Amino acid sequence: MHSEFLRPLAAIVGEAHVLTDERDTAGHFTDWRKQYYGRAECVVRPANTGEVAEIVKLCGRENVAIVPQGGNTGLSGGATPVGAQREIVLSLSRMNRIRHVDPLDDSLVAEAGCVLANVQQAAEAAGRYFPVSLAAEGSCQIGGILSTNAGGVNVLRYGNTREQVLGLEVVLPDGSVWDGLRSLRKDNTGYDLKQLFIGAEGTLGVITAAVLKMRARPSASTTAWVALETPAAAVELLGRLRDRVGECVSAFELVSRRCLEAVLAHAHDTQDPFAAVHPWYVLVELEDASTFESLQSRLEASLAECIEQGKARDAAIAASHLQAAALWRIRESIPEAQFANVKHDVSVAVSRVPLLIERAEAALAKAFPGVQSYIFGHVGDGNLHYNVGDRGLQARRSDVNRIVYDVVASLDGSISAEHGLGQLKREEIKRHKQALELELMRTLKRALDPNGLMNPGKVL
Ligand code: FAD
Ligand code: 2HG
Ligand code: ZN
Repeated sequence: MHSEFLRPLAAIVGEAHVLTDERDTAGHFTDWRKQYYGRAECVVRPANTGEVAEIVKLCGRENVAIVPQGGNTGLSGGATPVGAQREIVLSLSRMNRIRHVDPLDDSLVAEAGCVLANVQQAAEAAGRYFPVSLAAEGSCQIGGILSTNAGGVNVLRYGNTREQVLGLEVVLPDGSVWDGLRSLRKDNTGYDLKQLFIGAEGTLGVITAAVLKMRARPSASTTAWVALETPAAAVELLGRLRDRVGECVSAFELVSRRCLEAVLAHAHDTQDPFAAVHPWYVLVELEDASTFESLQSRLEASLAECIEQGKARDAAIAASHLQAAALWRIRESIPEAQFANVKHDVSVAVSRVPLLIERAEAALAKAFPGVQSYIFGHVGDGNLHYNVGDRGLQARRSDVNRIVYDVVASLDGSISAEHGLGQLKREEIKRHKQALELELMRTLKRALDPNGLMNPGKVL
């Protein structure tokens, strides 16, 4: 290690964990979609909270900024260095221990670098369930999902990642360690500090561990692929299902025909669940503590009723786990199948989803005749991934964004439902948040990170 900065860094974590060779760092200096490329002095890989604290103190003394990085699956460029000042990437991957599983408290303590799928498995091994689920779950990490407050496909029933957290351990920008690893279900002792760091995208500190809630493991689940005429039919179907089966609707995902076609062309192990072509689909999943047969017959009856009344065009209910997995494979392949287009991760009130699609499609067609949209997402949460065009449209990205975001604003929606602001929406957010809200955010940032060394160039 030859620089005056890298040598003390290596003294903290060991030389092997300060990466400077381009072959080791390249993957850390760009994002999953390869939309952002940055440079940093190194990638440093601490093994524990004490090492993170020492690194943060050293960076403070040397005026070097820190970019926390988890699984690097984020879709807003939040984990990529911007390179405007001296920076390091702080990879949490080695901090991947489940410290404790407590079936009586119904909670577990996971370090920030635990891969989400491993946390799901740890809960399962204890006979319990950790409900956050998304297509990147084999790579994204607890620190990343907390820092983006990730959504995913089970928000409808269990809430966002924020709702799964009881306590946090955080290294603050001055290097002090906040031990908030409590598993209290009730604690009204002033400000709920953990909420500051959840969704902060690494701009207020480094999350090093979390106490996560576990849930009862559903004994039965059933999955169906339903063909629909319109997005309005999807919203109506959700209401009907809730009337008939109550709170057990755990996923309700919209997929447009164009998304399905992109998947069929991209993922060779997928096939269209229906022989006929339909304009829209939803993937529905129900879970509860009954039996597969009971759940399936309730879903069957509700869907049959909808088809009879002309509210749905067709439905295929998975007869086995394998068939359910094949339906999920279609849904989870969408992000990769339409890799190159202009993305929007937006939300409106659920009832306004049809209006959002109608208005945005009309405005886009006017500005870009013939343009194609790839619309899918968590319609049960009012959250659409409204992705437009192909690689050729990238050069007009800001015009496309403006059209979609103006429609979202006209419907009182949000321009970032689940992926965060990162670098991608840092400028755009200024048009959408109240001046007072932005100033409150800046006040918090200044109070916690007066030297601006935590993930600069992101969020604010
Ligand atoms: P990273 O990408 O490494 O980082 C994300 C942000 O968190 C960055 O700002 C980073 O600086 C910060 N950060 C990371 N770790 C820490 C830490 N320990 N302390 C402080 N800050 C930290 N997102 C959804 O919400 N719902 C989905 O359904 C969904 N599906 C996806 C499907 C695919 C195929 C892909 C590629 C992505 C998907 N995402 C989804 C986006 C992404 O997976 C999530 O944002 C995830 O939460 C990011 O986790 P990560 O560990 O990869 O974080
Ligand atoms: C999903 O729901 C993710 O699959 C990714 O949030 C969304 O690729 C996208 O636009
Ligand atoms: Zn999503």
